[in-house]
Amino acid sequence: MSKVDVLLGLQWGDEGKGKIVDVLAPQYDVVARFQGGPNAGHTLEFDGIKHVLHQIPSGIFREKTKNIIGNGVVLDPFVFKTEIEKLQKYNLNVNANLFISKKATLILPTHRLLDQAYEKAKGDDKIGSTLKGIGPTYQDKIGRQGLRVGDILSDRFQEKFNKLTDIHFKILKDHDIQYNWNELKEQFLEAIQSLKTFNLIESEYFLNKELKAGATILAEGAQGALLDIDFGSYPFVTSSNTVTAGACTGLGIAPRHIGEVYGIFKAYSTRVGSGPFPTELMDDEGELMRKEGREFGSTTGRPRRCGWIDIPSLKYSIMINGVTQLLMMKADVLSIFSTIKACTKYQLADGSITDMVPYELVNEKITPIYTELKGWSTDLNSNGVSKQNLPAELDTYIKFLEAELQVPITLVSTGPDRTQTVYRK
Ligand code: 2SA
Ligand code: MG
Repeated sequence: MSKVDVLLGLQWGDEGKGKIVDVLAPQYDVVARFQGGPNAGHTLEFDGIKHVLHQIPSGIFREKTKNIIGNGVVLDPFVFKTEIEKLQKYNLNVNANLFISKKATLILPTHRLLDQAYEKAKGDDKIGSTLKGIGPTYQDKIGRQGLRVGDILSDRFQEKFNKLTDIHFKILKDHDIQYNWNELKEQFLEAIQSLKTFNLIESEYFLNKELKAGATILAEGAQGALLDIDFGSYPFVTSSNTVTAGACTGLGIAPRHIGEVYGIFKAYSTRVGSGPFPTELMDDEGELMRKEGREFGSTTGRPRRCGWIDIPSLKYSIMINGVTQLLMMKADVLSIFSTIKACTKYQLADGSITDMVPYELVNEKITPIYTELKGWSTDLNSNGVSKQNLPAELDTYIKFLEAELQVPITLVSTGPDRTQTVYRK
């Protein structure tokens, strides 16, 4: 029996998961998404073209890879239809290579409206959600009134849809949200017809059968571990379990079948939306990082908050996820800095110093304690860098992180393209 390897982001999302799944995909027979939905934006770049995937697993560009949208995902049929249409010009065999769990929960247009309404009502305390309807859809799932992909095959679907949207309208009535229901409803019902033409399956049986047959499976996480509903900086989190355990519940895979856990992190940190971010740079350095790293949301286009690497939070992520290998992204972005800073500890409001993530993170001002390292000041994009000729200062930075984090960094990404990848194994 083979194993399910898990790949996930260890920070607040946008670590570069799309690129890595794409680089790793040839080793896997199956790539499966287990949580999140259209709030994700996984960017892949090859042959000079940039692709952004939201709900479709990143293995879709590989001819022989089967792609699964698991039960833990919240699926927006309208966004899905748009994504499929965008892929059409590449002549991929999408219908044959994509499988969707009947148990995935459907995002209705009213969920998107509710997301807007709740964010607006929160005022200054808003989460900074992507407004894709993620929170309200997971609320309905946990509240046991959600609609699932499998429901679209039932004669009673329209009735169930009306019942749930009626509940939503009652809530929306108290909020000042503008919308054209006829248009939204038509879009949705059209998208449902298109969804019916795909392979709708019981993905837990599918995946376990594949495992038994010796297939290799990669579970592709979305968002990041620090946005996990339980372990992230609640309430400034997403509504799903983004950690390794989420792959078990979001796919129907038993814990003993989990193999490698690839933890992806950026050589620095970014965050979109509200919430604590101890190493955030509010100055020119932060601005420079954003510009150099092209740090703008791939789903919403929002500028990302930027800052130095945060080792206490990475240690926390590694612990919760059982990370076996680290993959460091965007090392090239730091080439512009002559000094690199790494936060190794936090100083709390009472003056105490810790390398743990405190419960008070959300309410207290935390002062990062930095170690400074010499920058490599080498353009990594244009030089053909490999394991053998990594700039000495970059090598020192990598080894410093390995010593702090106690997990090997097996891959370093030096640019967005598939080819700009240094393997250290
Ligand atoms: P939501 O929409 O309810 O999941 O938002 C809750 C919080 O989770 C954050 N979040 C994300 N953070 C980074 N990247 C995400 N995906 C897109 C991308 C984001 C974009 O890959 O670029 O385009 O803006 C993502 N999705 C959710 C969100 O900012 C809230 O803090
Ligand atoms: Mg992203």
